[in-house]
Amino acid sequence: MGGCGVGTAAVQADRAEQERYGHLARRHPCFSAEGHFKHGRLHLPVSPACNIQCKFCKRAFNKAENRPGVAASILPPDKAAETVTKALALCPDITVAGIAGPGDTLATPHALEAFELIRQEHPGLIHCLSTNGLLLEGLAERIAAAGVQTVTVTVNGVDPGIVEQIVSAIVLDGRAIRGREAAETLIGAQLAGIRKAASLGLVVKINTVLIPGINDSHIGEIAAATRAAGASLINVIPLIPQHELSHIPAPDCFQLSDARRAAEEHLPVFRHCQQCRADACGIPGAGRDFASQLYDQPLEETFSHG
Ligand code: CLF
Ligand code: SF4
Repeated sequence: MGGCGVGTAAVQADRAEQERYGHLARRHPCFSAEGHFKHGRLHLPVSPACNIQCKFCKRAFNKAENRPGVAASILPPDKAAETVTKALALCPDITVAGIAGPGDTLATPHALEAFELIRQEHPGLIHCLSTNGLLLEGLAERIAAAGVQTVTVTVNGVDPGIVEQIVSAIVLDGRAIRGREAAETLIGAQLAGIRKAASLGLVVKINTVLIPGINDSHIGEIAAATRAAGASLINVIPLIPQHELSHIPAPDCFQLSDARRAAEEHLPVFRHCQQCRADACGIPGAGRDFASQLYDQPLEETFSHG
C-alpha cells in the first residue's frame, strides 16, 4: 500500500484523533499499523440479512473466497460466546471480537444479542461492529450499552448523485426506497448515526470503497463530511468488481494512493486493510487465518455478505 505525503493540518488532525482513541488503537488491528501486526480479530458471522443493496455486493456462502461478504455459514447468536472462547484457544493474541456481516449487523437483532452475551464472558475484548449505518442513529445507545467501543460505517459517498450510482435500494420501516430518494435517506441516516455514535463516546471508523469513475474524485468530501460528524479514522479500500459493477476495473495502486491522500487531508487513514471475510479469525497482518478450524460447519443456503 503506497505511502503518501501528509500535510501539516493532517498531521495535527492525526495527533488530536490518536490522542482520543490511542488507548484502543494500540490493541486494535484495524485502528493502527502497530496493532495490525500484533493483535488479532475474530469475526462472528451472525448477521444474515441486509437492508440495502449495494450494486457491487454479491453475497455468498462458501469457504473458498477471501473477501468481505463471504462466510462459510451463519452462527447463531447464542453460540457467539463459546466461539470466542474457542478462537482465543486457537489464537490467544485476539483482542477484538468483531461483527461485520455477512449482511448488515443492524438489519437483524443478532449482532447486538451476540455482543450482549460476549460481554458477560469476555469483558476484556474490544467489541467492534461494522454497519452500513442505515439504522445506526436509533440503535446507537443499545450498541454502546452492549459494550461496543469501535464502530465502522461504510460510507461510499455523501452526494446523492454519486450514491445512487452505488446503492440501488434501501428498505426502511418495511418500505423499499429506490434511486435518488434512497441515496438521500441513506446519507442522512449515516451522518446522523455517526454523530450519535461519536456523541456516546464510540470511536467511529469509516470504510469507503473506491470505485473508479463513480466516487474516485469524491473521497476528500467523504472524509470531510464524516469527520465533521465525528469520525476518527478512514479506510479506503479498492472495489472488488462484481455483481452490477463487475464491468468497472478495480482501482490501481496510483488511484488508491491518490484517494488516500485526499482522505488524509481530513482524517487519519488506515492503510493495512485485508478486506476480511465475515468469519475471519487471526492476526490480519500475520497472514494466518483460523476460520476453517473455528467454523467447520456445513454450508447453509441463505443470505450472506456484509
Ligand atoms: Fe472486523 Fe472491521 Fe472491526 Fe476490524 S475488520 S469489524 S474494524 S475487527 Fe479490519 Fe478486516 Fe479491513 Fe475490516 S482488516 S476488513 S478494516
Ligand atoms: Fe452493501 Fe454490505 Fe449490504 Fe452488501 S451486505 S448490500 S455491501 S451493506
